[in-house]
Parts: sequence; C-alpha cells; structure tokens
Amino acid sequence: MFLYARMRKPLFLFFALLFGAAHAAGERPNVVLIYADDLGTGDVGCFGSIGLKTPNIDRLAKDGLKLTDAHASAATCTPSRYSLLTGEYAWRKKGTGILPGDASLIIEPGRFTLPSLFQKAGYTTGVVGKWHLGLGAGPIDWNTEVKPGPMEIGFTESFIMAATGDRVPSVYLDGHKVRGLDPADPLLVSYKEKIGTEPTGKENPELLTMRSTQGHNQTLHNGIGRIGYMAGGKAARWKDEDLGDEFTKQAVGFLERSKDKPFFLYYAAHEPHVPRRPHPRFEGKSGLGLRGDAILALDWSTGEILNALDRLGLAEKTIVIFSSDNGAVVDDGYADEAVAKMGDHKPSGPWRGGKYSLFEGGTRVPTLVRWPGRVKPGESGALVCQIDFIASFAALLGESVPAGAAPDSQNVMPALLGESRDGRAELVEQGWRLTLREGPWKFIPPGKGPARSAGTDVETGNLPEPQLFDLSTDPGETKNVAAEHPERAASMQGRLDALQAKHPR
Ligand code: NG6
Ligand code: CA
Repeated sequence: MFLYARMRKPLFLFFALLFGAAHAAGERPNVVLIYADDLGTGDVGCFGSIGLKTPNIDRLAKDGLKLTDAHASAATCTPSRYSLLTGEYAWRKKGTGILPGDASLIIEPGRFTLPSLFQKAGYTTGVVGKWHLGLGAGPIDWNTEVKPGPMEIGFTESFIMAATGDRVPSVYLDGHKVRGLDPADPLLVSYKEKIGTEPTGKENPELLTMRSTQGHNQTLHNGIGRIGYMAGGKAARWKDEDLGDEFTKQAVGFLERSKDKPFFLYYAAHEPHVPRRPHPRFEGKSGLGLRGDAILALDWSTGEILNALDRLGLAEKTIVIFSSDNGAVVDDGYADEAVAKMGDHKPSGPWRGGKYSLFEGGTRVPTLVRWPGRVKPGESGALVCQIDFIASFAALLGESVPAGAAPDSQNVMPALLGESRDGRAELVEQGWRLTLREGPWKFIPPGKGPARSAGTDVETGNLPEPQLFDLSTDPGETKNVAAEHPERAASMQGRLDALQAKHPR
C-alpha cells in the first residue's frame, strides 16, 4: 500500500508525460470539411439517390457514419456559412442574408470562429472554394489587397471566389490578392449600375450560351449572364468549366503542404450551384443534365481529396466530414435543362421542399463523418447541426470556448462520432422565416409569402396557418397536425418567440 502510494505519483507523471500531453490538450486529428453547395439528400448514392451514382462520396459512408437528421443552419448559403463558422444563429445578426459579391465581411476579425479555434489548437487552417461571407470593410478596390477576409478570421491560407459563380467578380482570390490580375487592366465591380462596355445578358441575349430564367442578366462572362457588373480584370477571370479542377488542385496542394502537422481544411465546393457548367469531361455523363453532371464533378473532387489523404498516409488520422450548405434546388435561375432531364430523380430524397424552403428539405442535408478506427461505420438519426461543429471540435480538442462566443453551438461530438444517439433536443431552422424542431416534431409558424420561391421549383412551405408535423410517422411533412395538437403548436410557437428574444443584438 505504502509502496503503491509512493509509486503512484512518479507512475502518474510517467504516463502523463507519455500520453498526458496529448490527452490534456485534447486530440489532434486533421479535419477536412467537404462542403457542397445546394446538394440534396437524394443526390447522394449512399442516401438512396434514384438517378445519380456518387461512388467517391459513398466511400465515406462505407467507412463512416451516415447522419440522417443533420442540418445546415439555414436554407441558403450565407446564413448557413455564417453559422457554421461562428456558432451563432445568423438570424440574430442583421445583414447575414444572401450577399452580393462586393459585400463587406460579415464576421468581425478577431472573433472566435471555427478556423480560429483550430489555429488556437496549433493547426494550419485553409479555406478553398466558395466564400460568400463578404470581403473588406467598405468599398473594395479589387486591384490592391482585399481584406479583411478569411485570413483575418482564422484561416492561415485562403484560395476562394468572393461569392458564387453567378455573382461577379468572376475571379479567384489567392490570399489577399486577385490572382493573375494585369495592372494595366484593373478590375472594377458594381452592383449598382453598369460599368464598362462589356455586353450584358439583358442587352445581348444572343451572346448567351446559357439563358437565364430569372435575373442573371447583367455582365455577360464566358457566355453566361451574371448578377452584378464588372469591367476589366480580363486576364484574371476564371472559366466556369475550370472551377472544380482548380479548387481541387488547391485543396490537394494544401494537404500536401500541411501534411506534417495538424490541419483543418474547409473545402467549399461550388457544385452543384448555378451556373452549372462542369468540365466538359463530365458533360452528358449523368443523364440528368448539367445539374447531375456537376454532382459527378463534385464526387470526383471528393475522390481526389480522399485519394490525396490516402497517398499522404493521412486517412487514419483525419476526420472527414461531408455536408452541404442548404438543400437542393433544380431550377435556380438558368435554363440548364435540369428540370426537363430530372426524370424520377428526387434531389431532396424523402424530405419535402428544398433550398429556401421551410420544410425539412431546406436544411436537412446529406452528412457523413469518417474517422477510421474511431467512427464505426453505420447510420444515426441524431439531430445535429453544422452550427454545432465549433463547440463539438472545441470539446474534442480540449479547447475552451470564450464566454459569449458561439452562443448557439452545442457539443454534439459524441453524436458526430456515432458514440451516442443523442444529438440536440431542439433546433431552429432558418428558411423564409424560422421554424422549430423539438425531437420528431416540426413546427412552422404561420406567415405570408409565395407558395414557390420566385423562379424556382421549390415549395416554400408558406401558409397563413401554423403547421405541425410529426416526422416520426410523417417524414415527408404531408399531414399538418397542428389542429390535433394545439398545445404543442402553441408551446413551440412560444419557444420560438422566447429563443428570438434571447441574445438580442
Ligand atoms: C438567388 C439567385 C440564385 C442563387 C441564390 C444564392 C436569382 C434569380 N437567384 O438570388 O441563383 O444565386 O441567390 O444561392 O438571382 S446560395 O446558395 O448562394 O444561397
Ligand atoms: Ca447554397
């Protein structure tokens, strides 16, 4: 006993030295987040896709966890990404709706974010792909350093497009600079009025190689009308066909550069967002038109990233998360035959609605987690949200979240790793307005608005009366049971009101 007591301290110290450093400071797996744009549950093979095969994304399901009740925070991009990176519901902050390409950065530099959490834990952090969270702090001069941006909120490296493929400027930003800019041909951008002399989709529709069905008729670049006007910067402009290859190359380059120390890669793919103009090698390959082809390109990129992890011997010590920023949309403003060629394919899978919608198809997105040796392959119906990544990874890394930071993020790491079937008890989903999940119950408050989102084929879920669905028996939200459960409907409305009153900004 005496001997044991005497031994205990040195023994403890020995083990603490051996394992304790890693343990006390938390674990240090690499993390790769592959984030699709407008991809629905029904678009992914392992989630039961009818019309598409996604063998590379499916590799993550074969070796990892398939989450069937995982959500983006909102049914559109900017608020979703804002919540992903800050752990704060976007509806708490004004100005977090879909941003133009010349908007200012909406995440304050110095704020505690998902990438700054990783940086604090000693990681190299990188973002590649679609940003759409604004850049700069006022009018942007695209010909000098464009900042603040990703590198001021926690990313060590950044290679992005400012907003979306359908919003100018159609250039890459490598770090703070527009890549490939010729100083003799400065890049100018305006969302107010036409600048320069280039044709627009509105004035010169005969020059379009892809017609718009809604908006998308300002500066015409690469045969496609865009939102917003640009002039100059010709040498720096990307071609839509090359976006997927370039982002993939940049992502793989980041992995190669960072392989010797812990890293976090946020790979924000553009596919299958409009305009869908994948590399010609994918064209016609899906049989579902350009939207399907773009998903094949996304699957290819995913495969390239997984292959790079294998090649670099990193697969075992890397958590790969695959998800999407919002649900699926088929016609999103360009005549790309996506609707005509859809056939029996159901992009949102079993969920009703899609992008923009109040129904589950707005935010419930195909989500996979792979961590070989740690995550047992399988499926989980735990309710989780991307807003939870920041608190969950803080817990895994043994890092603290500063008081007041990431106020809506919950640690659901056990659910993400498949160790627990318990996720969140409740979740606010942001579509046309806010809806609430409580376990299997889904409440949509009454509200005005069109039945279909303008120019799209998506059911918004707007109704003048409250809607309540029991997803355990009615996952497709077909039977409104608000009248049968008036108390539950009232209590969920009350809860939504109370949540909105909390943390007012
Ligand atoms: C809409 C665009 C749509 C898409 C969306 C943002 C029109 C008619 N529609 O306003 O094409 O760009 O904004 O998508 O302009 S998101 O995934 O980035 O939120
Ligand atoms: Ca999106």
